[in-house]
Amino acid sequence: MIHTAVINETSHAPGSGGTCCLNSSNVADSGVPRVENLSYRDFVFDFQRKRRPVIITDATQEWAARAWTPESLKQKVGHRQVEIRTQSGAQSWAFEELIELSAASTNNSVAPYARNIDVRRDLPELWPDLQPRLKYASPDWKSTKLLPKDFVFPNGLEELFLGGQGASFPQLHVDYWGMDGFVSQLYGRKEFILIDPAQTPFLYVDPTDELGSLIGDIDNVDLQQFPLFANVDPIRLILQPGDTLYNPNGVWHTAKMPEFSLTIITAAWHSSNWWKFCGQYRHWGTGSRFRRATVLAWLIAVGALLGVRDRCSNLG
Ligand SMILES: O=C(O)CCC(=O)C(=O)O
Ligand SMILES: [Fe+2]
Repeated sequence: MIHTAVINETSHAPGSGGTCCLNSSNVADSGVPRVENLSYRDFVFDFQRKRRPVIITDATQEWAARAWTPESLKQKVGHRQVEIRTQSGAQSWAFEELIELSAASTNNSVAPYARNIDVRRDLPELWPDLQPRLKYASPDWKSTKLLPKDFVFPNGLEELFLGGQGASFPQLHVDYWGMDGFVSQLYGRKEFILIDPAQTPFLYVDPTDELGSLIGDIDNVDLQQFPLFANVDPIRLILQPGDTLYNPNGVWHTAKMPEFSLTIITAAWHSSNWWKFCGQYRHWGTGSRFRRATVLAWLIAVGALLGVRDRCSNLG
């Protein structure tokens, strides 16, 4: 139960007029609450443990990043070279060029989506603007000193997403490594689409990737090819600047941009998703069988220890 937080139900975004079959419940209430002044404890009990999405409207209040604009970023870090992720691998770009392309992007001529930019590595001048770390994403078990530094991928991962009108995430997916994501919208609006894990049988999971769906643009699904998709009831949210969406691991999702948009996603691991992380390591970890089994046993022990620590200090 929420005690002190202020809650409003979020409305679904209006349908974007695609050719697919999004049914009428998409314009009803989404059931994803918008909350402010949410205590850490209420967050853990009402959302994190229940694996339930929520939009927190004041989580990034202290971030200097709330004042970012395309111009200020160009001035501060335009000279940087950044790595963006694409379906065909990583690409290196001049950051200034990405900003200019996104600013000029239109639905008819869409700029490349500059996504998953590792802020601390590629844009270090911006790192202080993202402090303090979101309290709901702390403590981050993945960053514990009980694991080697940057084990599997960077600790304290915060990624920047820069897109223009018409840009979209390429695929409906579930996040890797069991991570929970905090999607902090900083500039412009972003449409975020969530699909309940219970609807997985209708999503045509990629046979080569259990975390990916064969569905690309959910507004242009070929129902001859993917007839079961007609049963899917996506939750469509419009994230406003200042909103932070808690996206618990396991929820299918994707995103679309109606305009120039800047987003930071903070990755987090804690008592409710650590076992998923362990499961993913078991599947994707590298090295000999012996090494993987040893590391897995260590990860399980670390999880048990941190679970006791957090319970004793009332953190989860
Ligand atoms: O484009 C977005 O905001 C979604 C990003 C996302 O879901 C991801 O990187 O896993
Ligand atoms: Fe994701």
